[in-house]
Amino acid sequence: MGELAAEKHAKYILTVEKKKDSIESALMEHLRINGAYWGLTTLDILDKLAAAVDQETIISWVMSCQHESGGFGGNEGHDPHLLYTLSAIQILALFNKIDTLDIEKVTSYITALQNEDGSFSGDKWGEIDTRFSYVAICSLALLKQLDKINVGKAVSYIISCKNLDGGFGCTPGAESHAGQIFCCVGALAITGSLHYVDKDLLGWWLCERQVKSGGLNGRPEKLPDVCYSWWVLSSLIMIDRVHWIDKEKLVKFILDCQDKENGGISDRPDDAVDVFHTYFGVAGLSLLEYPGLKAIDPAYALPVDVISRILLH
Ligand code: GRG
Repeated sequence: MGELAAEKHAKYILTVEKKKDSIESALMEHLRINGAYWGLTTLDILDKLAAAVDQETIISWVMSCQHESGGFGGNEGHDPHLLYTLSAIQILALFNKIDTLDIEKVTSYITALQNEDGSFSGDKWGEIDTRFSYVAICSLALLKQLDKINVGKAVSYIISCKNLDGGFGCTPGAESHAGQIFCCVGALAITGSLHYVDKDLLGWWLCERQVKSGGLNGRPEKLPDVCYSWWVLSSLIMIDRVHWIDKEKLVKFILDCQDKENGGISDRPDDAVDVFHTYFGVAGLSLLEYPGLKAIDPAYALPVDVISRILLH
């Protein structure tokens, strides 16, 4: 099955960043800060972050994406959104630079987006989704400001999105999807509320996501995709049911999605690579304890040493 082409993947991440006029860069223009989080976290898991990038330049660009409301946009001059705000905080966390932030200002942007029923809107336009509950809770936990929201109501809203199959959707009654399950289980893990999850029922639904090739899909009857190696596996780990899947077959599937010549990982074997799938492939292998990779925290989606540095101080 071959090995992880770690050097090539690190090189690929750095090349994408330099090719500013490529189609991939153009398509990612509005969510560049998410791309920066995926790329930089990949480099850190590969233990190549410090040597590869200029920390000062990245931090000053991240700060240039901050809006006067305290939230961050996906790029300089773009409107703020919770999704980009978490990526900004995560990037600063990677560099041990959370203290660059005006924590009160960022916190007040996030807390103002909590609604009466405990849910979160993603930005001032009001769309509600359990992704935003996770992003708000993860951001505030990294800033050590979780006590500034109504955690009880936030948890009740997430529980109201639980389905009869044990999974979770975007809003109450919406179909279970592995991405949303990661968000809900992650938020419940961070707030110490995992006792609300039916672990055997959800564990069964999640391990049923493994298909013949060894890859995981995001819901029944769908194609496997490397990114679910993150969404499904991290959830299984958080509920202590990861031994219910065939780990070796999943490692093989992820390694089969590598471009061994030019680096990068794709959604499925022989497709085009991108930074999103490269990150979730490498992060999935880290969860599978692939040799030579730094461990990643399944709830915070950041390396364990970064999380320990923040939460233990
Ligand atoms: C810090 C890791 C991290 C995440 C932040 C944004 C977010 C929180 C989580 C997103 C969770 C999510 C919904 C992931 C799914 C992404 C995805 C591949 C969706 C594709 O959906 P469909 O319906 O594909 O196009 P399927 O696979 O169902 O056919």
